Order: sequence, then structure tokens, then C-alpha cells
Amino acid sequence: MTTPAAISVDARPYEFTFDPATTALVIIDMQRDFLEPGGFGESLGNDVSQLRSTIKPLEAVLAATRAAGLEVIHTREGHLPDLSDCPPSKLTRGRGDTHIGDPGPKGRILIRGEYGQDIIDELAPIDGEIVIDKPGKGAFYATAFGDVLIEKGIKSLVVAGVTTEVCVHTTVREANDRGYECLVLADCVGSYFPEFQRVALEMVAAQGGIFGWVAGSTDFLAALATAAPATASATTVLQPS
Ligand code: C5J
Repeated sequence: MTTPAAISVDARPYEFTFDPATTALVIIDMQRDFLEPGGFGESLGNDVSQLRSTIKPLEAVLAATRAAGLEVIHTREGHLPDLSDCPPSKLTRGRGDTHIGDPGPKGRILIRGEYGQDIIDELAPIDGEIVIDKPGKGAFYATAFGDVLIEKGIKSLVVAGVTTEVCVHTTVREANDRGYECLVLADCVGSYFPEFQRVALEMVAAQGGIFGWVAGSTDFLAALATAAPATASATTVLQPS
């Protein structure tokens, strides 16, 4: 039996300790629909350029995480082409000119299988990484995510992606209630609203880490540099249950 190799990251509210063998990098919804013009994010009236500062640091984290052999799980928010998994409230909310399922420059907005609903090129999944398609904000709702974590013996989640106060927060909160330790990488999560970004991160680490820990990607990378490399296999796409 091997001894768990605990690694400590300089984090708020105090150091985050994890074993790479039982830790997954979870990248939430880094999709064209949220990060590029003409997608869902823009249809809700957002300036999508606000999210793009996350890409570079997240690329570095993804590369180092892959090299260290941590489990990497990507999520994509999206719906079936017939919208049968989309709550009516989500379809109509916002009162914008375009809605989920409408045609856009990158395909039907937030519909699974469309170009715009897929992950941006910079962070494209590789063989061995799991992609969770989710109809909701949280990664656990109506997906196999929870079962995957249990099956792989994951105890800690390093969380990145967009948007900080919506799908990242919802997933971190869901994970908390299921007993997972979560580290949110501050510069690898993004919001369309700078004030929400700041407060959402504070909310994670406040009250002694009520939802988990927050660290910068450079601190995470420094800690990860002490871990040993490992192996990988084929990409698995898991549809909602
Ligand atoms: C939103 C998300 N903001 N991925 N989705 O609707 O945060």
C-alpha cells in the first residue's frame, strides 16, 4: 500500500492540502457559448471578453495537471436539440432577442453537439479526460459526475472555469454537501461582473472556508511541481442521466 503524498498549497483561509491521487481538476463550462461572441453569454447581454483572462492561466494549470497525472474532468452546459431537458423558466428568462436553441453564428445556442456549445480550442479535452454534459448550473445535477468521482476515488476538487458566481459556485456548493474539499483557482475562474468575481471568491473562503479554499494558479502550480507524473487513456463523454 502506498502512502498518500499530501501536497500543501498556499491558500485562503489557510493552506489547502491534497493528495494528487485523489484529486481532480474540474474545468467548468469553458465553452465558446460563454467565452466567444454570438453565444449564450452574449445573448444574456454580457461582455464575453470579461472571461478571457482565465484562459492563459488555466492553460498552464491544465498542462501541469496533466503532467502530474491528476484526473481532469471538463463540464459543458447545454441541452438536447429538442430542449426536453431545458426547464421552461431557463428558456424564457432574460427577455433577450435570442434564447437557448435559437440559431447563432456558432450553431444553435447552448445545444449539445453544436460548435458553440463545445469547449474552446485552447482547453480542448484530450484522451483520458471525462467530459460531463450538464443541463443545469451545478455539475452534479442530472449527470454522472457524482458517480464518476466516487468510482475514481476522488476526495478533492481543484475548480476552474466560468462563471464564478453561477456554475462554479453552484458546483462547489453541491460538492460541499457531498463531502468534497474544493480549491477554487482565483485567476482561472471568471465572471462577467468584476464585483461578483471578488465577492464570490470571498464567499468561498469566508467563515474559515465555509465552501472551501481559494488560491492563485501560481501557488497551485508551485505546489504541484513537487508531485510525480502519471498515465492516461481515451476521452469519455457522459450525457446527463
Ligand atoms: C451561466 C455558467 N452563467 N456556466 N452558466 O449561465 O456559469
